[in-house]
Amino acid sequence: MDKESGHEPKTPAGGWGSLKEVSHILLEEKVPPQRAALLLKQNKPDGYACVSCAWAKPAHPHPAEFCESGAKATAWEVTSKRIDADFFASHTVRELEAWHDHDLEAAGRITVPLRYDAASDRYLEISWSQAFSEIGAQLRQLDPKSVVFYSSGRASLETSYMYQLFARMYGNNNLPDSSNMCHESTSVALPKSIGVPIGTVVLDDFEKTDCILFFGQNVGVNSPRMLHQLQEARKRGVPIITFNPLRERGLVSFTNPQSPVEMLTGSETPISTQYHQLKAGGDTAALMGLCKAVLEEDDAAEKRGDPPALDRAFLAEHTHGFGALAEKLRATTWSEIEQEAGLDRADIRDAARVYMASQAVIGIYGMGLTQHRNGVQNIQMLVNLLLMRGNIGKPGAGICPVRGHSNVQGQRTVGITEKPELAPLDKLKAQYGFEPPREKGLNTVEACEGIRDGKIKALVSLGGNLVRAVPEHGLMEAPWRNLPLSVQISTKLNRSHLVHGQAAYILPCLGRIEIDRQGGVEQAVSIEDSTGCMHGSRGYAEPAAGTLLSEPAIVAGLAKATLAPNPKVDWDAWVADYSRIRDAIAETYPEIFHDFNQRMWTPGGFRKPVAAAKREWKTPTGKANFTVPDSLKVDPDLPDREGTLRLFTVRSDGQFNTTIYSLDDRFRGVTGDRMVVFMSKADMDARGLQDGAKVSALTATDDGVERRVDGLTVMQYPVPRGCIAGYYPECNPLIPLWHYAKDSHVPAAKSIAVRIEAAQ
Ligand SMILES: Nc1nc2c(c(=O)[nH]1)N[C@H]1C(S)=C(S)[C@@H](COP(=O)(O)OP(=O)(O)OC[C@H]3O[C@@H](n4cnc5c(=O)[nH]c(N)nc54)[C@H](O)[C@@H]3O)O[C@H]1N2
Ligand SMILES: Nc1nc2c(c(=O)[nH]1)N[C@H]1C(S)=C(S)[C@@H](COP(=O)(O)OP(=O)(O)OC[C@H]3O[C@@H](n4cnc5c(=O)[nH]c(N)nc54)[C@H](O)[C@@H]3O)O[C@H]1N2
Ligand SMILES: [Mo]
Repeated sequence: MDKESGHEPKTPAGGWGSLKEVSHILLEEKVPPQRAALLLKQNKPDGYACVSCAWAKPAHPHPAEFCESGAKATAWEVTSKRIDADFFASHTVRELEAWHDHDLEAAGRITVPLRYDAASDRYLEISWSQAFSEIGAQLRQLDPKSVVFYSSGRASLETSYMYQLFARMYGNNNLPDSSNMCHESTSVALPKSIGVPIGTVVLDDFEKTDCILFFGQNVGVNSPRMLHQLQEARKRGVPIITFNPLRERGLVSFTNPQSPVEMLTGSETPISTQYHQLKAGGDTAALMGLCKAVLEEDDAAEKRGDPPALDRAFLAEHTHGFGALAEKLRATTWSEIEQEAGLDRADIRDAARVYMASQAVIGIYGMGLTQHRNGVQNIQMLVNLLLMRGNIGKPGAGICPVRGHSNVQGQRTVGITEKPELAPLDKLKAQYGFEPPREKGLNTVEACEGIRDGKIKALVSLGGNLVRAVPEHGLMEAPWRNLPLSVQISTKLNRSHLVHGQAAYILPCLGRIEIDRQGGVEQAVSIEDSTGCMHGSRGYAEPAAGTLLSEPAIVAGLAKATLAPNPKVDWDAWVADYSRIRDAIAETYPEIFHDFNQRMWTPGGFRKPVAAAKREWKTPTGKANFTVPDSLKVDPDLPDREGTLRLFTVRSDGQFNTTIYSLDDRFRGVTGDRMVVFMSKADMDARGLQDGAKVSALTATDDGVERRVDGLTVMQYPVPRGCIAGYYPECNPLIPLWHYAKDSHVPAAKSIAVRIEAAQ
């Protein structure tokens, strides 16, 4: 370990380490060579859309258009390991609760529908028809307002459309999804600022940009295919300026594992040209600093008689509210900015100089901006900075939220939302002849509150591992077990199957990589990527078991067993031929999905209309709106106090959300343990802690509830003073359920005030 930089490794992202990881997981999951060849079909125009992240899929893919993370996700799904009814004969649920998250999923693919049997504390096999009819009978007994239909963001456009229709015909808008914990801050911030809920950038813009700003996204792990675009941009000399409390390997340097020359010569491309390790939650302040530096330069240029630093023509024609922001910028002092951002003004000015020297700038961001009390404001500040120089709606420029799950953006596009105003309810009414519910539904935090308070009686989950992904899951587990009914549509065993309702069902489904045959005909599905492009996806692997049903078939089975027949919705016809589901989607959303069945195989996808990308502003003012931040402080509700540290939770290289592939994080020098906290030498010294010390973390709140995680090991790491990092989901017991982003309700997982106690 280095005295100064602690455990921080120095190797580039990609490279041989990446190939080693891929071969390791293929071996672990016993994926035979002919199945591993599937990887060549990943993200190809006639192939399957990767089940890992949502990054854009190019029209002209590389021969191997997959990355280490995508290969891991594929190996995890096409594993040779299986869970059948015998598995549960050998293990009670109580016993499985003691298993590590990794071991639960590593047991393999679930192959048969299961129902919990309280007498033996086991899941027992049940037939599909019995499962559907029992669940349907229970749902019919319940008040629709007391039922929640959660979805994780992996299910296809086809499944998602059927699922939202099922929920609405049943009688609620209780359609929370994983984006409620993720990019909901984007979905709230961007419509107010620029009139669209998604990013404005496409892959092509990366070829035209001359500067990239990177806030709070760990590209090397969470969207590694984007490293190709970044590497190509760097080779053209494009500066990349990063703001992140951790020096993430993929943002420091990259060796392309698909380039034989780079691999053999060990050459690496430095990625970030400036790296600013700001304090967690310091982004609003840092962005205020950047905007202030631009404004100051504009004033100075005017005095000198030089061209302005602001794009005045753009401001006049396209924007609203710059005056109020400028006033706030002038009233905000540099010392306030430095204090909150944890950066020096000289460094912020350096970044601003590069920004001002560029004509087409892309602003990229991830969970480092969204998962804060001020998550919405953080994003609006990034938009403010871009707007000041007209960097939205022109080639090579724009805002680029990096979405999480592979179809999380698409689920919203086809109606999965708890907000009735965002769903085409009148259209659904006309198309299917029913009265859709108009009352606002529950988002994820509200669904948790409902479960905690006993108001929710049934939880249906389309994928995901909700109890593990949510805040304070330690406290949530007890009320979760009181749910009268839980139904999980899943591929693998996880904690949410063990912390189950009184009646509990597991409905195992095909994954997207598998061939989905209906009536002997192979079906395809579709997804939307992070840049608003829709892609067809065809499975190539033989299903894990003949007993599995597809997700559309399961949703149809549940709907038919629950709802009164409706002559306008032929669930069976949809399942028999998915092109009919796409026709129905096209009828509901003609502007986006016209000629869906023909266009879904367009190389690079077909893009949905994004008005802001054409400088059309669908906001109440008819312009792009500047917004003025309320506060530069990270968190008025859970403030730093004497002796507290700001914990931010992150993902490792060995996980996909709650799916833990391995206990290692090679990019952060961790092996075999996820119960660690990364701490600066200064904070360790202040507490008399040595590297390797055992500690507990306790949330610093006054609400009378003790939230703690024990058994953590301190790792010395170059984190800004006052901040520590830990892993999601292990640290989730520390996040109060009320600690979420204003307006978007995204749990504020990137800033939790904690105290650290040495273990006795
Ligand atoms: N392999 C893999 N791929 C994934 C996932 C996965 O778990 N594994 N998950 C998928 C999902 S659902 C999502 S949403 C995305 C998530 O992808 P990311 O958005 O990258 O999410 P995180 O790993 O949570 O970390 C975000 C980054 O923000 C930094 N950060 C933390 N706090 C702050 C802050 O206050 N300010 C700034 N500027 N930075 C901060 C962290 O150091 C980290 O580098 O990835 C998707 N892709
Ligand atoms: N502290 C903290 N908490 C967080 C976050 C954080 O950064 N920090 N991130 C948040 C974010 S961004 C997200 S998106 C959520 C994620 O929350 P979820 O989306 O609920 O969780 P996942 O871990 O992605 O779900 C994994 C499970 O999905 C099932 N699955 C996998 N593939 C399929 C499939 O093809 N079909 C079906 N039906 N099921 C499948 C498997 O059974 C697997 O066990 O967590 C959130 N929680
Ligand atoms: Mo996410």
